[in-house]
Amino acid sequence: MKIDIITCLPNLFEGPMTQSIIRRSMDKGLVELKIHDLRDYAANKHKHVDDYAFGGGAGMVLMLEPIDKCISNLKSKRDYDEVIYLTPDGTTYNQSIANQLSLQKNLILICGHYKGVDQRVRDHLITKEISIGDYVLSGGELAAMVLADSLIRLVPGVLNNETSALSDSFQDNLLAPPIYTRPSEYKGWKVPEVLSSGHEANIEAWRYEQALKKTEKRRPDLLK
Ligand code: 6GU
Repeated sequence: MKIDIITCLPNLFEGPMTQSIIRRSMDKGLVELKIHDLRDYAANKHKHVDDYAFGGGAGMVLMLEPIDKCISNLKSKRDYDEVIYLTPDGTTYNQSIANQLSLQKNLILICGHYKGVDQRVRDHLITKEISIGDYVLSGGELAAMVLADSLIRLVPGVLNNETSALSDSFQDNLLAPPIYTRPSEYKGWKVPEVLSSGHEANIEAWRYEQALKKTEKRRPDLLK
């Protein structure tokens, strides 16, 4: 999978996107993640990529031209399955969308900033608009990282144990059951006995029951 992220704040991606699972997926050659600085495509000598809104009002707007040039440059090298704009008024992201997107080969993610992007970007250049929840972030960068992380872990071979993404919360519309590790007792707090029984079927049944109970209590909407 190749993910190209277009942003005017490329430095924000340095920490989160260069560690742990994401780092390993890139080292293994399973994922290619590239951050593109919008300023590299600015047409003016001051490298401005934003301007005042037509009609007035507070807040700057990301300009059409640098975004179009950056996307054209990427598209000249390969075909893209989706060009996604991260925006609080997009479709609310969930595991089902993550699963669908994880099957794609090449994705472009565009991070809005300030008041957002010129509407013509949304009308002519993108294929999907995604929000990561009903709250407002200062920019699309954190949302793009959330999206990238959730997709990368679904790419086959990225997780060590291939089954572990399948047992994630939400994958079967159930929240994950409780998990424990050693010691089996601490300050009198005990690990449920069944988990040390070695009886696979009983353990499976216990986990399913726990997952169901938790989901009924916390997220009954998932069971409908
Ligand atoms: Cl994708 N962007 C911004 N700025 N805020 C958000 C969001 C995206 N999703 C939820 N809030």
